[in-house]
Amino acid sequence: MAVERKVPAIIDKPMNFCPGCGHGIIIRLIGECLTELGQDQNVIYAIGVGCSSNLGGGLEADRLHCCHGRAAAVATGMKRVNKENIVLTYQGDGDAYCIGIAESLNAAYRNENITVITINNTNFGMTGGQMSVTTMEGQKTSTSKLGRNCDVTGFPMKFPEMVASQFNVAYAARGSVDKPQNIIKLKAYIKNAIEAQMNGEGYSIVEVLSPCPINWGMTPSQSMEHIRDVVMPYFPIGVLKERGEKA
Ligand SMILES: Cc1ncc(C[n+]2csc(CCOP(=O)(O)OP(=O)(O)O)c2C)c(N)n1
Repeated sequence: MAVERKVPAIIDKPMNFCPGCGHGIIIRLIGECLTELGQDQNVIYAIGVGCSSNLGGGLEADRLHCCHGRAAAVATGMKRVNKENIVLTYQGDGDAYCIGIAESLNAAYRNENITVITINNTNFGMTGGQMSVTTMEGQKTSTSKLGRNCDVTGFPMKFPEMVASQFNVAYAARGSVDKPQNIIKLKAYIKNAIEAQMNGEGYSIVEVLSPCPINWGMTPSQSMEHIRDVVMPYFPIGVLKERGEKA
C-alpha cells in the first residue's frame, strides 16, 4: 500500500530559493523531524543573514532574524528564557563561521542547550558567491578569481570537527543532500541533534553540505556530483561526536 507523505504543517508555503538549491530539502527534513518528535508547534528559530534568511518566508514558526553571525548568541538567550521550547539556529557557513565565528564558538564552548544547523555551500551565496572560510582550495569565487590560495588564506575550516574535539558538546555531525541515501542519513543526524536538546544534553550541531549551482556555475546535477567528488573528500560526512561521548 502506498504511504501518503504529507508536507509538514510547519512548512506552509513555497520558498524562493534558486533552482537546484539544497535549502528546500534541508528545511523539509527539519520539519519532518520536528513533527515526528512532536515539537513542530514548540520550535523557535534564530535565523542567520544570507540565503538561510529565506527560511522564515516559508515557516509557520516564531523566529528572530538575527544580526549577521549572531544567531548562536541570540539562540542562547532564547533558550535560557524559554527552556521548554526547542531552539534551532539556521545559518550559512559565512554567517556562522566567518562573521559569526566568535558567537558560534562561544555557544559551543559553553555547551549551550541549543541546536545549530549550518548550511555549508562553500561560499557566500546570497551576496554573489564570495569566498568563505569553507571555500575549497582552488575554488574560483567572485573574490578568489584565480582559485582559493590556501597558503595565503588558510585552509577550509572544519567547524564541527573543532567543537567535537575541543569542547564538551553533546552531538556533532555532518550530512549532505547529494543523494537519497545521504538525505536519509542527514535526517537521522538532525533528529539526534534535536533529541539531544530535548534531553537537556547540551549543544548539538549538524553541518549540511549543500549545492549552490548558480554561484558554482554548474547545473543542479553537476553541483551534486561536485559535492561528492570535491567537497565531501575534504568535509567527510558522518557523526563526529556521538551523544553520551565525553570530549
Ligand atoms: C554586517 C553585515 N555584513 C555583511 C553583510 C552582507 N551579507 C549578507 S549575506 C552575506 C553572506 C552570507 O553567506 P552565508 O552565511 O554563507 O550564507 P548563504 O547566503 O551562502 O546561504 C553577507 C556577507 C550584511 N548583511 N551585514
